[in-house]
Amino acid sequence: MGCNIAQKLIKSHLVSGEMIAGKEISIKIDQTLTQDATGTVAYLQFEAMGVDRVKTEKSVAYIDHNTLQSGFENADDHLYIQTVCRKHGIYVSRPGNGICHQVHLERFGKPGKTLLGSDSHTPTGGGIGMLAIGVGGLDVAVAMGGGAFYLTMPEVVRVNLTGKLSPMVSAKDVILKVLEKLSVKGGVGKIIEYAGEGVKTLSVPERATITNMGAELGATTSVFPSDETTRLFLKAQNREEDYTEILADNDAIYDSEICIDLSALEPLAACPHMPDNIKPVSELEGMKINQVCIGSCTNSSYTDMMKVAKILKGKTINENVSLTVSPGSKQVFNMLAENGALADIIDAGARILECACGPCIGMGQAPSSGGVSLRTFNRNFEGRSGTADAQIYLVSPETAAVSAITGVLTDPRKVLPEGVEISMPEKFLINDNLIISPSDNPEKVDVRRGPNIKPFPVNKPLEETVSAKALLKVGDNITTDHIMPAGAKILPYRSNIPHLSQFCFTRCDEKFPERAKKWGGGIIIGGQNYGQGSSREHAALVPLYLGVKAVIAKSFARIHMANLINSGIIPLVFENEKDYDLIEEGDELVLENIKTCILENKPIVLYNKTKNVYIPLSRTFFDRNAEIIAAGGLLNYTKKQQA
Ligand code: MIC
Ligand code: SF4
Repeated sequence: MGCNIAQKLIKSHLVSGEMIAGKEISIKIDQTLTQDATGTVAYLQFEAMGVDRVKTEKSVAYIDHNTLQSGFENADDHLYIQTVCRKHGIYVSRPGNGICHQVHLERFGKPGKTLLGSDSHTPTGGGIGMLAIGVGGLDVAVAMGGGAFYLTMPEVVRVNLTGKLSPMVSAKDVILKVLEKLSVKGGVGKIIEYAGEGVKTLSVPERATITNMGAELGATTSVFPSDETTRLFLKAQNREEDYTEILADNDAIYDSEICIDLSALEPLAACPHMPDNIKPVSELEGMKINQVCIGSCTNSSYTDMMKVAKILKGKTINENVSLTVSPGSKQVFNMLAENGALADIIDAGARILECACGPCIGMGQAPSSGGVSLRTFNRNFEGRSGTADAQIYLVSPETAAVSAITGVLTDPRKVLPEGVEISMPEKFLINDNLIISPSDNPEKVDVRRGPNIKPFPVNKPLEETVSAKALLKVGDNITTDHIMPAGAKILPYRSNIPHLSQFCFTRCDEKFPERAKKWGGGIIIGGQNYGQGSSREHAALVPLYLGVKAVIAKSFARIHMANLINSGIIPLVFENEKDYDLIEEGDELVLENIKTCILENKPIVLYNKTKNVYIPLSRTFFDRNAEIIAAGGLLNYTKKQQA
């Protein structure tokens, strides 16, 4: 029986377990990446593990999120990252070099390799045939130390692409279509593998847009074949030697299949406030807009920016629209400057931002009250833009640029039916002068720690029985942006958990932090797909700091569940979903003999003392995870193993 690409990549890295969907496996990690918002804590954890030098083939620390420096905090954190990385064998991509996923694709990613990144959009690397997975910082720290990465063997979904995109229809519209079909929880426990005749018609940046936003499906990762298109891309990056062909076998078997005819696609938009709330642009046409933001790790490649420049050339943006453009990397930015396209963008009236995450993570450019913002980004969660009542629509660069000129949401096919032709460069401009190599004399490197860097919380071993109040009850699809908001005001405190705790869950309930402190912690009750979105481990570390002992939900998103386990917080699911209704905020809850129950995989019953009802729960994690929770989290567990 032949193998699909996902199976080939896993097989060649398998350390333990059987490749049967749903079983626990572990794999060897070749490369890691971190960014600055998750990186500080990841490196503090790495230091706590006491490993001198990273054991991976390549580890890179990017500084791309916290680039708005309105106080000393971010600059101090950057200095910490730079010095700790030089000491321990990690490359540093300095601020100004670009967004982690874009730069990694351009300069470091290699087909056939595994990549673990402390950012949920790490699967961008799947665009060149990598097995690239987003995780919390502690998992990256363990991988840097040479530890295997444990995961549930995913099912593999084949997305059969046929036909070819029509003019002004974009890779973004492909992934929005997949989101419409599968929803924000449809990818949980799955790898999305692209196949079929249509693959050949898509360039590497287009493939990367699709795998990037596969994160919004909740998928473990997404992957494309590594083929002639990949070879030419790597050759143009002066790294042809990094190319390996990776194709699925002709007789490969998949767990399921969906079909997308690229020729039949039209421009789409993800409407407020979820990436799977998809409508055709043609249905929404004429809606007045206030802001257009082009960039983010989803759509900031050279070809995306060139399309935008061509559309804007000789035009002026509408007087009621503010347009921002942030190229994905220094390479992209520099090429636009050299070929004059940047002048066309500036000339049209765009506000040029540095090549970083920027408005995507609420680092400036919050829209006006109730403002409508079209963004080429990947997430439109309520409040993420920095304005609570803003209406964010996710669209392609083509739709965004055309609409910036007209001032209303516009189907780009109507304005430019013939499309804009951009060819892939034969040679990209290569200059890695913002990459700092690890030091040859690590003993001489002094790690700089500013006053913003506070110790991170570490849990205690689990007690036999947990008694606590239901601290908060939330609905379905709660994101980590709800649990631990980001944005310009909060992000500078990613290495200061006590300060961050004041903002925990405040998007759901302003009184949460105060109540958590007053009640001495408690248990969170959640709906479906609890913890979707970002990989931020702060969404577990901060609740841990506030005394959260368990989360009981209808279902969990993969990365967040792993982060809870790594922090020693017990994630449990309702055996009968309707039992969710039997718990109210403030109820006294008891998890009798929970330690033994999870360790021995015995039936788990929650006693709601206030309502006098018993609620059956189950554990959806493995024995090893139970041991991690019992030990009080992954760091304690690892130390115990080492001892
Ligand atoms: C995001 O897009 O939400 C982020 C910011 O990149 C996060 C990581 C973080 O919270 O630092 C992600 O996607 O994992
Ligand atoms: Fe940065 Fe936005 Fe990409 Fe997250 S999704 S890595 S914030 S650009």
